[in-house]
Amino acid sequence: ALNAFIFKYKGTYFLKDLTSPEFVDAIEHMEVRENDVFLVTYPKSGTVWTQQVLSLILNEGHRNGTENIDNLERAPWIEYNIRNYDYNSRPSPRLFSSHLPYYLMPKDLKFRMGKVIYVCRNPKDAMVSFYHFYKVFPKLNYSIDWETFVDLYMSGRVISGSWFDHVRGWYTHKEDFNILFITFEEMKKDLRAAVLKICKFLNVNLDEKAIDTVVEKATFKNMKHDPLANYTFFPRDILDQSKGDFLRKGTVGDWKNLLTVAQSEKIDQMFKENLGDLPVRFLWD
Ligand code: PPS
Repeated sequence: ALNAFIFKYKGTYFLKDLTSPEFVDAIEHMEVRENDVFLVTYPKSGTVWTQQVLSLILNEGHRNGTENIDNLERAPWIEYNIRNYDYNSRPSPRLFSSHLPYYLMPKDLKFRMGKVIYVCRNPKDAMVSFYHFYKVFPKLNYSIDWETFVDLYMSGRVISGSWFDHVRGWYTHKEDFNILFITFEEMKKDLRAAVLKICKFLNVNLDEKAIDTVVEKATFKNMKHDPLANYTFFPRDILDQSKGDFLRKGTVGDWKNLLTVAQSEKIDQMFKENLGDLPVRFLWD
């Protein structure tokens, strides 16, 4: 019954009510502009945080005007067009979000048009955050228990499929894209350095003061109270925040409170098997 809310298509899983196979197929032909920015993540890896960072950077810390619109409008999901935006009529530079695997992205991107920022988070922390998300997402299931979720997550039967496939896919196809990899953990460790890294990648020159503004407006504490950034603007049928906040803890290592030793070791083993041959290292150890 759990997976009555999601459907499998082309090797991954989508939310039933919010998209369709036809819609996903059409993305392939989406026209990409040279200055488009695509923020891509596996779910619960820092998407909304990076939406905030990117929209602040592209708008000089808001001086250029996005202070009145919420994160979803600033960086809509390409595969979940929740508000039926006409993407083609959006002014440049366009910012989009996506949880898609590399092979379902607009084909233009493969010719290195547009830029991709891929944010990655420790699979254990993403797992814990995802579990809490299932509880506030009425379209999924309120009452899922941890054991059931662990089972679904480890076998990749959750929205966007397996963390390991997602990360491996993007990493091993990075030559096809104009892409910057960044981690939740490095943003957490030094947000200012992460902002500078993103600015450099986007060829955006901000003065010190604008950088300060971006960093300040993107801290967990400020976002938590920013009604345009904290996702409280979602209607209750999409996010029921009487069951918990979307901006929940925003920490590194919360997995230690929930995963058993056996579950943690299983993820370590899966990491080794799926990504062990790649020079990918994260900050979480
Ligand atoms: S989603 O549903 O896929 O778009 O979720 P996503 O935004 O990728 O991930 C949600 C987690 O990111 C945390 N978050 C932050 N952490 C630190 N600082 C800031 N500013 C911030 N904004 C969002 C959010 O709290 C979720 O993590 P958890 O661990 O559940 O708190």
